[in-house]
Amino acid sequence: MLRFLSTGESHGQALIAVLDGFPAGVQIKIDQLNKELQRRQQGYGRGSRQKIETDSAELLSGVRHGTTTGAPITFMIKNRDFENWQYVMSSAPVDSSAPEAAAQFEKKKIGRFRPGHADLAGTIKYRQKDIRDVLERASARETASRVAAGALCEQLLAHLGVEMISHVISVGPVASTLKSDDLPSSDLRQRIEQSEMFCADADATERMKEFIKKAWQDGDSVGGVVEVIAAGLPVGLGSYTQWDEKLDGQLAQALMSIQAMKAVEIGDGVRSASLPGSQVHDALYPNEGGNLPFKRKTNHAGGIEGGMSNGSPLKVRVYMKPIPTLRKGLESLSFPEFEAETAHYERSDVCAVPAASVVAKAMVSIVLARALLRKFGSDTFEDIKEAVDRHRQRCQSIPQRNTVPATDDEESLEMEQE
Ligand code: EPS
Repeated sequence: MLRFLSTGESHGQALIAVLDGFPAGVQIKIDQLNKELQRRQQGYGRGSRQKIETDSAELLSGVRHGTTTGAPITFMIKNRDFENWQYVMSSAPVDSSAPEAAAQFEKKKIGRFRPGHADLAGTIKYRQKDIRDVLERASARETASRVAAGALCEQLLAHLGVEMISHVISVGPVASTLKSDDLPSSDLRQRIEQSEMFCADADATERMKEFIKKAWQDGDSVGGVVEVIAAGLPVGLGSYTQWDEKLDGQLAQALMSIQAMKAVEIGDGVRSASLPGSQVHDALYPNEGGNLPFKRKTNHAGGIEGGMSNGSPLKVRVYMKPIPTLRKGLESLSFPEFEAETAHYERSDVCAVPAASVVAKAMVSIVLARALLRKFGSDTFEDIKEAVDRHRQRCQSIPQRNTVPATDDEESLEMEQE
């Protein structure tokens, strides 16, 4: 099974991503992976931390001479800013004989909760003495690990004919007027590349920037919506047979786990609750000579029915709340006194929605790669490719499943004896 773990603190030495269960025999394009890491750092509205960092991944294990070996893959993304935080983030006990270091450690202690962040519940849960012990790991800097692992999964998916795109749909009340369906994917991709907001609509991009600038002037922050599309998925990833096998459930979990995400929508999810069934479900039509024996004129379901990929492009939207670190301090409480105080402020982003589009694509790629390996096996790329191709071929005519005779059948016993 494909498993992903991340480790590391925002101002610690490095972020680490471990991807276990990735097949052998996949050639890695590290430049492409690093390009995704750089994209995660971009977008109008990011904080000054991104000027310090130039995120790139070092491969520590699982790849030899550019090809995966089947062993766990480890990436390391160094935090350049660690240089400025060595004493604060040191794993050694505070050295009282080094007063300068001890003073820095004290200075960076956090004693006021930021409403909306992990600060309050995290401090109570782990009985922390310093809110920084929560902030460091809860920070969205962790998403760099997700992007490294996700970019590798995206490369695997691409080898198997799956194309991934993600873009910004809205920031605050400013929404793109372009629908992804209205444009060919190459055009969509080009428009996203050209936009500082990773938004296909150039006019909306400018209005989004204005809105972010205003929020920055007001000491505020903003959220938005991103969309991830995956075209070319084989039919039948995920399963209806058990709750935790459902692909939509897995996607929702993975996407909701991204810092600041508050809702996930598949296809016309939210709108469909207010419409009659006849306007929600995607009617089927014959498709003679096509790759699949059916076609549809609509994709309200967003490519998933019954917890499985259904042959239409996967479309999933994620809703991000405004980042909870605000220059305009909210009413809050001090810690450990729990007395009225203004919330803590520390360098942060005003808007990280473009970055969220990169992170969301990475998480969708991890979930899809895992579902694909679950269905088609996971040791070598060659075997997986063969299995995927065979499945795609069979989908053209859908032969009935063959049944293996029970082993205690007389007939099969006879065969064994021969
Ligand atoms: C981030 C790095 C962080 C924050 C941001 C995400 O760096 P620093 O705390 O040093 O400024 O800019 O994290 C948050 C907004 C948050 O609330 O945790 C990054 O690299 O993405």
